[in-house]
Formats: sequence, structure tokens, C-alpha cells
Amino acid sequence: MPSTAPPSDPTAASLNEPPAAIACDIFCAVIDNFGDIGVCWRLARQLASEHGWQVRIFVDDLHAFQKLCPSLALDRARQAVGGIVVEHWHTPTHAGETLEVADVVIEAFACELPPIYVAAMAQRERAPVWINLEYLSAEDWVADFHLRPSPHPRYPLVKTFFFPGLGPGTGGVLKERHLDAARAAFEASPAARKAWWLQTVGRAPPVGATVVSLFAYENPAVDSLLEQWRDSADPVVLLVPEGRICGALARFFGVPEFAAGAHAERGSLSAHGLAFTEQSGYDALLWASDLNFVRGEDSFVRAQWAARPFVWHIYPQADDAHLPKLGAALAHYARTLPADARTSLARFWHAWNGTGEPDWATLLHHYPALQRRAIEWAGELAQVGDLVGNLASFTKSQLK
Ligand code: TRH
Repeated sequence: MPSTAPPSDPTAASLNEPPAAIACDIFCAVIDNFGDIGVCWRLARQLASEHGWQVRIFVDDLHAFQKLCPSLALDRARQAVGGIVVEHWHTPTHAGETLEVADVVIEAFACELPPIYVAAMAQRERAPVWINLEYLSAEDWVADFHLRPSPHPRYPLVKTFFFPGLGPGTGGVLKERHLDAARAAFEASPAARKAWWLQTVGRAPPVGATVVSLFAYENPAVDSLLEQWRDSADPVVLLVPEGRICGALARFFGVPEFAAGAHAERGSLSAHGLAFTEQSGYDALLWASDLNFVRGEDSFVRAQWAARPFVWHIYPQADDAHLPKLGAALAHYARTLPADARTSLARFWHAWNGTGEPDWATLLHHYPALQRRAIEWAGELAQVGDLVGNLASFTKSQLK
């Protein structure tokens, strides 16, 4: 990947040549599931498509990546997908087929760059902008640590901590420029929604049904919830992408598995198993549903941009370290809800994360207030600025 050496005559260059694109390398180690690569792939695509950066992404698990990006070849060390170079990161010491250092280097989630690459960064005529992209947290301390520099102990390099967050002073969260317009177009088009239902489920939902999407880890609270949906006064249509929660559905319906294409009914509940879509297809599921169960990091963010009520299954950490993060997210998201709706939502989120019993009827009773707040919150969150825009402004200020 070319480095952007300063032109010998800057005046002539600015008059006659387009500015060289910023070269960016992203390093992503997949810990588990799809969130690490989900965030990095979305980031890569947005940097390339909206900011014109030349992006290369190093990923150590092409199988996880291929679930989100089916056109990816599993057997290629290096390939281009939609203008982005993908390197299979074989081992922690591997740094690509040829060692090239970009202008901007993003180390996702403290994955640790190959030592040989860091040494080459230090050799570069102009040191690259080195970003450690952290996990999202809504906690208050995040704004204090966002953009803190950390000098390297041996090399003349500085790593900057970039913290996504939900409040002012943080890096914000990922949001593509076209996203609101794409959602509005889907919502405004009965034909688009009908086509989505036919293609995804094979039929439209019954009139008056509450449509729920369910993307979650294994969760003991789901058994009680399935019973409540079965016994509810009004129909509930449940859309379940293939994955970790499906075993519970199979047990509930008494079938060997609940995979993509499965359909089952009990009382008021009808459930459909969905194929895992490519990443850009996931949003339509959120837009087609009245309420979304999401998890981890990236789907949690997408549910907020969908501007629909949602329930978050946070990624569980040792010693319940995730619980303050859950509380902090609720504090932002539920801030202006009437007290009874706020209590109902908080109880439900906590029940979905291990404390108490989920109460569907009470949650549904507050649905109009939750829907109003979901729209208001999407507007508030947008004020923080989108993560890629914030990251691009910071790096440009460093590259000047
Ligand atoms: O998969 P997740 O649980 O991911 C993670 C990882 O566990 C990670 O280690 C952890 O640190 C992080 O969460 C917090 O949840 P997440 O983040 O929502 O990622 C799922 C991705 O999968 C997201 O980009 C959306 C995408 N997706 C599709 O592309 N198609 C689908 O059909 C579905 C259901 C999801």
C-alpha cells in the first residue's frame, strides 16, 4: 500500500493533482462470534466508501468473516472485496505478504500488532497515526479516556485510544451516511416490505401481530418469554436468525433443531428461523420488526439506528463486569422515558441479562412511550457524530 510522501512542490500538486488517498490498515483478531469482525468490516467499508481511504484489513478468522461477507474466499491469503484489500492474518507475527505500512493504522480492540509491523512503523519517514479502537461502552469515564495518547516504550511512536460511546466527548458509534434514508425508504414502501417478507419468511405477518426479532446468546429467560408469547392475547411473530438461541426454540417446539427455514406455532406465537444474512441485509430485519432483541456491540448499535424499541443481551464478562455497562446504556437510552415505562424497560433488560423474570405484557403496555423514545434517542445519539467521521477528523488533524 503506498505511503503518502509529501510532494516536492506542494503548490503545483494542490493545483494539478488530486490529493493522495489516505492508506489505512486495520488489524482484527476475532475473539468469538461476529462482533469483532462486524465492527471492523463496517468501519473498513465506511472509510473506503465515504472518505475514499485505501483500506486493507487483516483478519485472523475468515470463516467468521465469510458469514457477514459471503463473497469472501476462504483459501486466499490476499484478496480484494468491494475495493478493500483483505489479508488473512495467519499468525500474530504475520504482517501481510509484503511489509507495507499505511498512513493510519487501526488496532482493533487491543489485538496487538505484529512486532515486525510496529518496527516498520517506527522506520517510516513519517510515523503513521496509530489508533487503538476500543470496545463500546456507555460509561461516563469513556469521555475522559477518549483520544488519550500512549507513547510506545521503545519506539518514537504514539498510540491513541479511540473510545466509541453514546455520549458527548466520546468517539460516537458507526453510522453510514445513507442509513436513515435507506430506513425511511423501506418504511415508506409497502412494496419493499412485502417483498422482504415474501423473500425472508415466505408470507406476510398477520394483521395486528407484534413482530419481534431475536438475536441473542443462550439465555435462560427465553423459556418464560416463549410461554408468555404463546399465551398472549394478540399474535406474536418471532423472527430468529440462525444461531446460539435456536436450541431453546427447538426445545420449546419439540423439534430436533430450529434452523433457517423452520416454522413453528404454539398458541399466539408463530416463529420463523432465518438464514444469517450478509451484514448489510441485517438492518432490514430490524426495520421490519416492532421490537428487536440484539446482543454484543454492532447489532446493539444498529438497533438504536433502527429507531425501534429494543432489548440488549450484553456480552457477558467475568465478575459481572458487564453489568455497569448495561446500567450506563440504560441511563442514556431511557433517560427521558416516563418513570413507569423506564422501570418496565430496565426490569426487562435486567431480566434478559440474568436478574428477574421478563414481563412482556407490561413492556408491551408501554410500547407507545418506548417507540417515541426510540426515535428521540436516535436523534440524540446522532449529535455525538458518527464514529468514522470523528475518526477521520482526528487522523486528518494528525496528518497535517
Ligand atoms: O456476534 P456478537 O455477539 O459479537 C461480539 C463478540 O462476541 C465479541 O467478541 C464481543 O466483544 C462483542 O460482541 C461485544 O454481536 P454483534 O456485535 O452484534 O455482532 C454481530 C454481527 O453480525 C453484526 O455486525 C451484525 C451481523 N449480522 C449479520 O451480518 N447477519 C445476520 O443475519 C445477523 C443476525 C447479524
